[in-house]
Amino acid sequence: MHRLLSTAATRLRPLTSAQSVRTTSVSGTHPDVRRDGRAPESARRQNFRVAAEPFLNGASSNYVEEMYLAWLEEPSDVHKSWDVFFRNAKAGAAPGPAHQALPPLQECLSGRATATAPLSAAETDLETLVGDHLAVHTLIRAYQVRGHHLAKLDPLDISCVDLDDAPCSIGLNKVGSYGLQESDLDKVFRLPKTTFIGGSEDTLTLREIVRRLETAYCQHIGVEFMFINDVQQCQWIRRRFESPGILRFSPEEKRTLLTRTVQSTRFEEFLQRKWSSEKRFGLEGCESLIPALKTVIDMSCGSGVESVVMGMPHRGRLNVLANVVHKELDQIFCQFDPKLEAADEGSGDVKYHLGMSHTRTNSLSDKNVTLSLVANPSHLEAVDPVVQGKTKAEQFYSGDSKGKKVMSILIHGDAAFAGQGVVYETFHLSDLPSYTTHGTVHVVVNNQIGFTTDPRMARSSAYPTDVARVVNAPIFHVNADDPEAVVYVCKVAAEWRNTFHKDVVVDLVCYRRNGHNEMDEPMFTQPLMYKRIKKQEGVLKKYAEKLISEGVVTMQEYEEEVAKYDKICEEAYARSKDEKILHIKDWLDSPWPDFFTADGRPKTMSCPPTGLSEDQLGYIGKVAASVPVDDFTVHTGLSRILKARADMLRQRVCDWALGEYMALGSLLQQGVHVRLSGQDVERGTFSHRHHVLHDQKMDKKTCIPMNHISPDQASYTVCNSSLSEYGVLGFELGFAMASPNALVLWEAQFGDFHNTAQCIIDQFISSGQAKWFRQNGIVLLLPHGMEGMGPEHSSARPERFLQMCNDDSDVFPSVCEDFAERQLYHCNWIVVNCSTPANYFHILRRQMLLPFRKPLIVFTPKSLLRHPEAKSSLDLMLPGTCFQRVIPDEGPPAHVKRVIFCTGKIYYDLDRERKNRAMDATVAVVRVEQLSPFPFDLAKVETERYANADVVWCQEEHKNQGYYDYVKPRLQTTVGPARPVWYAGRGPAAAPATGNKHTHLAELQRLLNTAFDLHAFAGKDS
Ligand SMILES: Cc1ncc(C[n+]2csc(CCOP(=O)(O)OP(=O)(O)O)c2C)c(N)n1
Ligand SMILES: [Mg+2]
Repeated sequence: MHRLLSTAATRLRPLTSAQSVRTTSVSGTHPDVRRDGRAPESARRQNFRVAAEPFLNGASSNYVEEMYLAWLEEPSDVHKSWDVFFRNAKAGAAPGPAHQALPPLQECLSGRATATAPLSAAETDLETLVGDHLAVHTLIRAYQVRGHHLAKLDPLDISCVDLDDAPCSIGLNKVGSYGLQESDLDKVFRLPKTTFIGGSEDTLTLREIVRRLETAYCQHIGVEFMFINDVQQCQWIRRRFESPGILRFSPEEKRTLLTRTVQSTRFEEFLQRKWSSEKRFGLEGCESLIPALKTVIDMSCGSGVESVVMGMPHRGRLNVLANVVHKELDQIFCQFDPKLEAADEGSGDVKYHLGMSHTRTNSLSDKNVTLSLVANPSHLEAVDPVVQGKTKAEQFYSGDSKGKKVMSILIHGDAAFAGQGVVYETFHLSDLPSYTTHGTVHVVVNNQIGFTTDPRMARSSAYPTDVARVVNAPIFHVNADDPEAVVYVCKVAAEWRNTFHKDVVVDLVCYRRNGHNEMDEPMFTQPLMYKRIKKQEGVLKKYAEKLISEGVVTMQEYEEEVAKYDKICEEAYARSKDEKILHIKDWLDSPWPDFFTADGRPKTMSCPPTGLSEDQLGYIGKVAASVPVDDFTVHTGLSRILKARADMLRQRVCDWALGEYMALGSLLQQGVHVRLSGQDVERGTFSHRHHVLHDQKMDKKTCIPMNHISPDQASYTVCNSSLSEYGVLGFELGFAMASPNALVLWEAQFGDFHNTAQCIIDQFISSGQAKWFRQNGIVLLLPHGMEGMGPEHSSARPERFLQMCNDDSDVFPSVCEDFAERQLYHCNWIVVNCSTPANYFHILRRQMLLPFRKPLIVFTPKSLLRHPEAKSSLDLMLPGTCFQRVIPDEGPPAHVKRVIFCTGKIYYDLDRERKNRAMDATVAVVRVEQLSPFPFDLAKVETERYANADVVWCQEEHKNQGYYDYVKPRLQTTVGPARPVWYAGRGPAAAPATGNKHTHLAELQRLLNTAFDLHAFAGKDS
């Protein structure tokens, strides 16, 4: 081949010109190429002039661009005529003169590879030669880009994937589309470096090129990767799928694969035999999932992974528990017994939602590996961010900063993967420094149906996996009826994850043999598909026949393998009948062994004091007021804030931010890891926090003073999150799940935004312990308060959190020793609205000092952050002080005619109004700081203190919102039926607040008037 052509061919890259420029820059060998991956202006101008050359036409300009880029990298790599041409052009030669005649053809041909066909007359034309090679190059690229369109991915061969066939001009009879002719099929072409189909050969006939490309891209594996804008990664994938002979398996590997398929298939068959009318969301039609997951785990363990955190939906979950996580079969089977009694408190959950954690020896690597399957609700994909958070936490605690020891696997259904937005949110966490788990292997059980809905009605994208393209994850589609192809792509996926530490997707294209569950009739809605499925032979049978015909196993060996597994199931079934009691704690996905006693109880029921010494408060306060590194320029506005903190310390008071600082800082000193995550939390939405200082002179130079408290402190992570609530809250919940020894806080930008994460709140936070017997100490900080800012930023919807509390409004509890802690122990979550920085300080510390973990919901202030009255004396934070569930009125009770109970910011309005009206002696204002569990004991003390006073609940929220519906019945239970509980507040409304400032103030004044009108309720029914 002409040396020029040969060089050109090797230089040809299947990239856009922009990508080519970036590729070139990587080598950095030419002064015209910048480190930042962009061609310098001069180079781009050069291209422009080159394009203006009269001898070039549109077709060849791509080629010339390649030449030019090759020349930029290494001038001697291109033919000297091009070298001269580019030098002249660079020196400023006008279009035309830059070109010099090429050397004679004879000379050109001296480097040509041997061709089986003699040179045609056309080939003597350089342009034809160039054109033909470009055509072959384009053809190769077409397979790489679109080969998956033609891959035989669907075991049923009724593919629903809506791909446009028109641009898919690949195949022997389509070479004409590239300007090649049938007569070119036996010509030899040099292969570009962007393909590995040649193996050790660097030239092939066109016929062989097409054949090998079809083998690589159009059989049972369809590879989508050409959108990845990293050449090294594309090359890596091409090598793994194009190299000849990649799908060769040793007999031993085949036998292992057969065994795993036997286990997967016979497990479902066993369940079907024993419990034919029970829902189990069987895996039939995608039995390859089990060998697929086991391959990913084997490969990853081989690369050093010690812990795999998994999340998955209903389909095949029992099978995964049995055959991947290795939960004892009898423990699974006994779940089908309706007479099984629950030993643990809580509601429990259906068997196909429970989690599990298990450490075992990986047979391939002979190393211990912990596999955990995270419990999940029915809500599809909700577990995704939770798995990522747990994985991140495990990586953090094991010092695995690169994700080499701990990894996650997420399993998805095709309809859910495409339809659920949290999938997208989770993908967008995958490369963020404080959220990355360094690559997740996603496996989609793509049975081409979602309950009764066809893909064409379930998504607008061609594949269910297209969402993964946003993070440039390669997507390996594979026909799940070809177990070897499945195992191969899983090997590559695991290797990809462990090489590049980025996400990857395996799309198991399969079918669902039964209805959505075992009770469901699929023929109602998919008659033709199910006629086809009825004829479909199972994968196990097909694979066994294949191996028998290959002589890898005999029929007898196969039958023995099946009998062996059936026997294991039968024996486990016999044992399962002895199980009378279900211990949900045996199904824990995140055990905290050292935190509890052996039987899973708290080690004590009391909480140590939460106050701190004056010295400690002063010391942490100083850190909060300082810039603890040299040579760091902070913004002058921030300097003022830091100085104000120092002034507060001198006056022995703290505001909200300083109280928070002291709580978090002291926990860090005690060795508790603290992680604060959410949108803009580093500075704080209201610019009050400033936990990350930014140097004003050097970009990206930051300082986190909280990490400079003491050398042996725990580390503090404060991280601005992506603009997501569902994904990020799920992530933090997962992080908090991994260990009880961390304070994990998620802050909503405004409290009302929490409702886009409602699923995490409802399905995990409020009910997680009851369903799955696992505790979680996550803290939600929800800015809340009616500040005249309109309906959208006013309410964190306290009514919703309170409605989900499990304490009984009608029963006055018996008050005993450690009442407060016992009440906390039995609640599903704690809901507070602190009115002082000191109380906020105590509640954060109490959260970690309690001997058990409960989610904590904190309604946090906005205007109170800077309210001069909303400051606390350090006296309220000293040893002996603690969180005040109720803050009583300080005045004498003797003349009090009305006791107003309230919570949060309205206290300051009430206090001001009381002063203005000089009613301190007649009206007492009591703050309920812990709303739930309701402090019945203290409420009783306060109502009895003012035995002859009206009892009023006052709130700024509308009557159908806020706390009223929760508090009123509890106060009523406290005072008994004879004493009315009155309401002073806004009337019911649809929106949380008015958009009009004037109306807002008028409403506020009206409710204050009612609160202080001692005759307001005379003659009324409560
Ligand atoms: C968020 C959510 N919406 C709806 C449902 C009800 N639902 C349960 S399974 C299912 C179909 C799921 O289809 P797919 O993701 O393809 O999984 P498959 O059952 O086919 O394995 C639906 C709609 C659910 N569980 N979660
Ligand atoms: Mg499906």
